[in-house]
Amino acid sequence: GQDVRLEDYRPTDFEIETVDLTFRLDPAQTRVTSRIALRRRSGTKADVPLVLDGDELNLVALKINDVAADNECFAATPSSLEIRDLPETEVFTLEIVTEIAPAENTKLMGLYRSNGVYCTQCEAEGFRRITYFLDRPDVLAVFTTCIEAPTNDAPLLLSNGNPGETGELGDGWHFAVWHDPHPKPSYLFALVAGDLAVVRDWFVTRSGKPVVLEIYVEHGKQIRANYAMDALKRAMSWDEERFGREYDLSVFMIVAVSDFNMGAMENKGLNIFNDKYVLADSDTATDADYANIEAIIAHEYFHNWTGNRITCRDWFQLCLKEGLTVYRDHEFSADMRSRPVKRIAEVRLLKAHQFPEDSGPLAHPVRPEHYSEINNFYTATVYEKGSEVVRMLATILGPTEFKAGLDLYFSRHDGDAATIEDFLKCFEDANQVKLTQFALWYRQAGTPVLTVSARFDGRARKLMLDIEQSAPATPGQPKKRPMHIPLRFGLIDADGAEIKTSDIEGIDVTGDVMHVKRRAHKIVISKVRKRPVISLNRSFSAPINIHFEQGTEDLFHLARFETDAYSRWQALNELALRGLIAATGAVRDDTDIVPDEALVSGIIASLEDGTLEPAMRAQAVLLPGEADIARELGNNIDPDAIFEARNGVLDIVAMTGADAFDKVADGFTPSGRYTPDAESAGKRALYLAALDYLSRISLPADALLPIFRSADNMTIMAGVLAILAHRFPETAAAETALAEFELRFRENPLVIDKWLQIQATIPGQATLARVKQLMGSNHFSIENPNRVRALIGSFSAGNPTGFNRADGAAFAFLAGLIIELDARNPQVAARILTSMRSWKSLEPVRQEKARTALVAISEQPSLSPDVRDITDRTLG
Ligand code: B3K
Ligand code: ZN
Repeated sequence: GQDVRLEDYRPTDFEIETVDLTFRLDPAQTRVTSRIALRRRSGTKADVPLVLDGDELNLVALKINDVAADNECFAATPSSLEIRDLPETEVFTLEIVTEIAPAENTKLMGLYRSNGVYCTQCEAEGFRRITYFLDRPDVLAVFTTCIEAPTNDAPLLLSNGNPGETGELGDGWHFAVWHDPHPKPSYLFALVAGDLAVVRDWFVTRSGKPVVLEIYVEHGKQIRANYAMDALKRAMSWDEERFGREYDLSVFMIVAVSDFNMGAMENKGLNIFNDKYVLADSDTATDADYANIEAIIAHEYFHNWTGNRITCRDWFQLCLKEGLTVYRDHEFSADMRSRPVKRIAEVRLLKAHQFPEDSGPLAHPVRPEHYSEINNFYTATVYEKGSEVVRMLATILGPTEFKAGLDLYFSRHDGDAATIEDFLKCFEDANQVKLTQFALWYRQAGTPVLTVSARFDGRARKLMLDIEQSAPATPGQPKKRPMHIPLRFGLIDADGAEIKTSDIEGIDVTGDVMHVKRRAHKIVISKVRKRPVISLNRSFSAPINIHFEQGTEDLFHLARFETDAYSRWQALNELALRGLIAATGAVRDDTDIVPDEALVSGIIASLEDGTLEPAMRAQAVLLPGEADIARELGNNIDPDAIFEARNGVLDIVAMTGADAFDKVADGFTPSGRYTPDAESAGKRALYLAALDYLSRISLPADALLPIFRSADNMTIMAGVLAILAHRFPETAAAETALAEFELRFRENPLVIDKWLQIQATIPGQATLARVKQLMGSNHFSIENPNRVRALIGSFSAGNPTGFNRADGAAFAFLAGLIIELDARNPQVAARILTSMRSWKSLEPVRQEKARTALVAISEQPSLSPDVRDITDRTLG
């Protein structure tokens, strides 16, 4: 790809008003006839040619106003169709016939086959693999689609919108017409044809309109779609209540397919999903699977307003729909489940994925300003940081003001292809405020840092806070301007009570939010009688790093008394992280690991605290992972030392808390029928956390095996299997459990993915050999993205000691695999390769091996634009 720049945006010279598509489906030779009605924009000169996008296309015929076009007046290549000598009228039609081969489409973009089902993926630029078109999000047209196929092969024919005429065509063929009255960009087009089963339900909108709900799955899997259906109905009513958004067609369809490059896709009225995020029952899905299904079903449904009704002007505005929709799905899950537990999960994820992205060679702003391959920008920064930016907007404005701005956005821009500026303007206009400085969150990459110091003057009864903000340099952005950071805070007194503060100078404060806007603030809080303990960034109000030399006693105080449940966890987690960093130092200096006794007893106290919900107790004992420690260390990382240090600390916690862990394991042993609700899931999480600790002391592999065997749901079964495989690798018990699991689920690829993932994440050197051997097993296929992610993705992104082997063998392995995969599916290859993004923070020996592997990829002559882009930027 060549560099595309935001500043070069220009509207098209032509508009497309209607599109009439006819698909004559055939695996090897599908004929697509596209009739498009074009309108020359006022101001477009008569001699301006029309250039349509294509990708690996083959033009069969072209008519202009129903007359076959002269060869001299157009030029067709696989990637474009340029038409000169257009009719001089303002409006004219084109009929374009192309031929494509869905069965040979291994990129899974455009029209392809998955398990014998025809399906499409058009975002971002897949529609141009179907027909020549103005394939960009600011060209909105009304689509009518006619699908023709052999009735036996494809009894089911679906596209966007409302169903129209259907009928027989002779020779065993039939057809169906679909009409979507809502103008939409081509990236929201979808088609599905095949033999699938359906689960049907219905929903009546707030204003009384009935909607048929349909989920299509492979035959025999209908039962496993019930949870997704339930989540869909809950999402539909929640969006009405919380955001006043109603559905707008008479049918809403979801299709589950097994070959999909990402999670799901919000095509108008016809969402297409990776089946991993639709199918669930207690025997095959874990609690985490249920939570993901609920969130993703909601996310795609919410896109109907934030994405489809209001779409993006260009792909630089991707966060306009993604950040906002992630924010909406986070809020939905928080309402359906436990808000503080959900917040902890969000922050863990943000720190695990977005923070490293933002501090490495792939860092980019929430709204990037240039790209060479847009598919590489569906990132944690655009999605997760994009959501945090919307959350900050809500925090800064307040709930009523935020809602007013959003309502204005929905009314003002319905039917538009909008920009971030349009979005922010609605909040400005609705509330008479300026968001000029806030807008920097969209433009400046890198995680901001607040450096804080505090001093209490007891005689003057004043608390002095010095806050300075900075942001690290990122690619293309050496210097940053100060941003508007909403910092929620609280002061807690010695008895654990919240101190009310009203007398604050040096910073704007609204409610419990300090508005950090300058590079430096000298803050004086008066009328504070006793030295308070300061709690900063409550509920993680801003996605930042804070450097604050807060004493451990103060952190313990917060871990006990903070009124904000999230912040209690944050304090304990910060203490644990400090302990783990110290332990890593000890391992590297070859001295003993001696974690703070207060830390150990604090963790155990949270474990035993019956006033907390079980999910929260589980979060308290889930200490920061190896990757969290690595991120905190920042450079010269030795993953083996981190692993050893973390184990050392966990062993001590397990020994000290042995009785408590025993009690929890007994008290929370699952009994009764499985239900996927958050409360029951929290109990299972706590039970598994206790088993994990006990496996370090009193629960050997042979005792875990019967627990594994008697598990009656996948959460416990996969959880215990992971403990066995990770804590007791290569023991007879672990291998037996793995073999039994494989035997039982060998016909269910989604469950086998868990088996692949558990093995790919066994810590240590030996796992590379296992991964290679599993690649050769008949459970693995390089053609299926879920298999590749489960085995290779988990190994490279989720196994620090195994992947970062000091001899570099795993890097070399990954390089070879990326090259092979790139030839088939560039998007998935590029995504997997991002697991090397933090290579520069490794210690020198590993760093050099990583560089060698990246260079080996880079030297390949025919890399896809996707992998070329990631390789070049990663090497830096
Ligand atoms: N919008 C899609 C992602 C498309 C990715 C294209 N490479 C799913 C989502 O975010 O809802
Ligand atoms: Zn989305």
